[in-house]
Amino acid sequence: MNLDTTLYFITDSSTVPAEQFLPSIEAACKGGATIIQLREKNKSTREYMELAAAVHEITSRYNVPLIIDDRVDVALAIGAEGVHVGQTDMPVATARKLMGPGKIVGATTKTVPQALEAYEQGADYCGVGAIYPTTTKVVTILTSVDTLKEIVKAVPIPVNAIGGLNKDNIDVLAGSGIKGICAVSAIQKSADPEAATRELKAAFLAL
Ligand code: TZP
Ligand code: MG
Repeated sequence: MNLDTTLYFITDSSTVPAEQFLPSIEAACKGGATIIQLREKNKSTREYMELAAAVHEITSRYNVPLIIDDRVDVALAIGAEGVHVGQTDMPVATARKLMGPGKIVGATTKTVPQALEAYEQGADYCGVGAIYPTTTKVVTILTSVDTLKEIVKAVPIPVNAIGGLNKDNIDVLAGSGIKGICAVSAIQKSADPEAATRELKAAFLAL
């Protein structure tokens, strides 16, 4: 398993015209995304699978691991590199058992106890947020940078920040110990997702 969460792009196909979606994935790969999550909330299982297979064809060419949000069955069916589960999804332990030891399992955690539980159940990384209010459709609450730092100290796995992050507001994350940042809008809603990815990654690496 090769895991580099430095620049974690989470897709949102609902915000771009259909014909721009796959090109935006390739652009993010070219711009240096180190890991990509396909996040679909309104697709049938068949549609999710077909889209995931098309996305995987692209990410595989760039050696970028593809993570499927919520759905272990879809991840396994298309041979994705991993799955991401939230607090109301399948428990990490079950996802790990089904995915096997060689795949990536990520978890959304908003507190130290949630992060410890995810780690103990076999998570490879934790996503923590929302750091800022987000325009992406998601049920979430804000997580303070102090809590983020406590989570980083509590678990030995990579922790990523998420939520409303862009190249101009990530300075608050300096010194937090996070391994990377997750972003949807900053890349997906950009007119130039390749440049947006490159700039966001450079801004994080410069922290
Ligand atoms: N979980 C917490 S915030 C969020 C998720 C999936 C959405 C982040 O999207 P954006 O557009 O980067 O704020
Ligand atoms: Mg979920």
